[in-house]
Parts: sequence; structure tokens; C-alpha cells
Amino acid sequence: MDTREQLEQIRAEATASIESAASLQELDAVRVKYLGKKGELTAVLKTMGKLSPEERPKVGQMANEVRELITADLEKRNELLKAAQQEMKLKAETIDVTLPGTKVEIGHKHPLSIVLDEVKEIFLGMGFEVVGGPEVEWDYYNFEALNIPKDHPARDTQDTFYITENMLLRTQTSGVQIRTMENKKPPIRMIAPGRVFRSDAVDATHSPLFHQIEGMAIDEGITMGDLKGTLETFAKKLYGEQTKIRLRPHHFPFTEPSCEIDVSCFKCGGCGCSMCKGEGWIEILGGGMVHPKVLRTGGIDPEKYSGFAFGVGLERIAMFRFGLDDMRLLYENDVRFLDQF
Ligand code: 2NL
Repeated sequence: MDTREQLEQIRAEATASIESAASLQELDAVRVKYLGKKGELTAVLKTMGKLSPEERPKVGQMANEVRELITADLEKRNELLKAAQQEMKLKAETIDVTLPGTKVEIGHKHPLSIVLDEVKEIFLGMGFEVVGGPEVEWDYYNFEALNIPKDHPARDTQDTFYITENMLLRTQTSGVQIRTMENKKPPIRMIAPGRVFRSDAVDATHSPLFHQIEGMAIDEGITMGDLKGTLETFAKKLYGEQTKIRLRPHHFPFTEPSCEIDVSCFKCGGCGCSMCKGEGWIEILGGGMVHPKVLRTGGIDPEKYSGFAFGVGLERIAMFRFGLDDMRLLYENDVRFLDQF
């Protein structure tokens, strides 16, 4: 094959390869193959020295023409492929602005938080302050200061998780009240809501972690009448104006006298129904007059001051309020349940 024929063949092959290149990468490979430093056209040009002086310029011109032709073909194909690529990209990225957007689900308060916020609001309205304290508590603040020494039977019913001999997960929020007595002079009006712990197995009405709200008022001349009036106001605000309360004698080591407080069933109004198990009353609170020993331990003179205190389980209020029969619903965080509040 002479050089002319070689050039002619390169041109034909290059044109065909350019035509069939399906992507920009493929096209670039074709360019390198024919026009690159080690390409086929370059290789032919290197053999020009062997030609006769008359032939050389003619073949040289032909080689240039072939290069220009291939370059022009490459450019044309390059434009075409680039346009096709752009088209594909646009198609892939098309956004239908008329489609409905992705909805952002907005959450809401957990039923326990709903009730807790209501309780706080009610007591704030009566001049109480909301105080917090540690969940890991000293035995002293959880038991000793509350007139529950190491050998007291109440230790059995309030068994808990011990971190050390003298440090435990609090079984009640009373430690917060003791600390307040230590740090503040009467008048004191406070509630202490928070998580408390017991060594209890889980069932429909028990959980090793639950929430308690304790309250306390200390001043000169505080009586059981103040406790009754305060809790009556609380019950009416929480369950409705028609709600009545009743006090039954009871015993707590940290109050004397002590009582349990029932509210009239908000579902049947006191006639008896499934909610109150036919009783007409539902027990939700315990309370009494702060024991003089507890006052003295807190640094308050029981000769000068007296006070009432009470405790209430948040889960129990929430269950009656929303008509729940299983406490576990409040902890499982099943959205099908939570969505209903
Ligand atoms: C209940 C009963 C109660 C108290 C908590 C208390 C705290 C101090 C002094 C005196 Cl620092 N008392 N707290 C008093 C009576 C009852 O809770 O059934 N809770 C769920």
C-alpha cells in the first residue's frame, strides 16, 4: 500500500469510527487513535521522508487535508454528543413543580407532658413554684430525712435501685422538698415533679420508672383546711368544676396526720361506673401535715411553722383523664396511640 492509499484508508476508518462513537469518552479515544502523538496519522507522516521530493509536498498536502477532515468530523460529532448528553441530563433532572410536596409531620406533646403542664399551670396559678432535683439521690434525702430509718417497713414497699449503700434512684421527689427547706425560709409553696423509680415488675398499673408530683406549703398557721382547699381547687381545675374530693385517714411516715384523697369519678359523676369500678370515687392523692420531725430535720422550727404536703402519680392522673386502662401505652411510644391526643 502506498502512502496515499494509507491516508485514504485512515480517513475512511476514522470517519466510520467517529460516526459510531456513542459517547464523548468513546469519541476522545477515536481522536487519540488517529490524531494523537502515537496515532495512525502521525505514524504515516513519519514515513514521508522516504518519498521522492516531487511526491512529498503533494502527499503532505493530502495528509493535512485528511487531518482537517477528521478534525472537522470530530468537532461535529462532539457537538452532537454534548447536546444529547445535556438533553438526557435535563430529562433526568426534570422537576414537576405541580406534584404535591413531601409533608413534614408535626409532632405534639406526649399525654404525660400535656397533663404535667396542666398541673404546673394550676399550681403556678395558686402561687406555687416548680422545683427540680436529682434523680440519683442520697439515702438521707430519700428516706432518712423523711422519717424512714433503715429498719422502717416502708423501705420494703419502696425498694429501689441502689448505686451504693447510701446512694439510690429516688423513689419519690421528697428530697427536693427537704433541700428547699434547708435553703429557704418559710413561706414556702412549691411542687416537685419528676421521674421516680421502684423495683417493680411491669404490668398494666406498675412500672419501674414513673412520674410523681409532690407539693408542699409551709408557713405560720397552715392547717389541714389549707390542704383540703388547695387540693379541691386542683381537682376542679383538672377534672371540671363539678368535681368533689374526700379525705380518708391514712398513714405516711412523713406526715401526721395523713390522709388519702379521692376525687369523684369524672366519668359517672359519683354514681359508679366501669372507670371507678362502681365506687363513684377514684383515689389519686396522698397527703397530710408535714411531720414535726421532718420539719426539724429540714431546719424549720415546728413550734413556729406548720405545713401540708401531698403526692400524686402523674401516670394515674393521665390514665383517668384520658380513660386509659394500661399504663404501658404511655411508654411504648406507638404513634397510632400518641396520635390520638
Ligand atoms: C402518694 C403520697 C405523699 C408526701 C407525699 C412529703 C414530702 C415531705 C414531707 C412530707 Cl418533704 N411529705 N410528701 C406527703 C404525703 C403523701 O405522697 O400517694 N404519692 C403518690
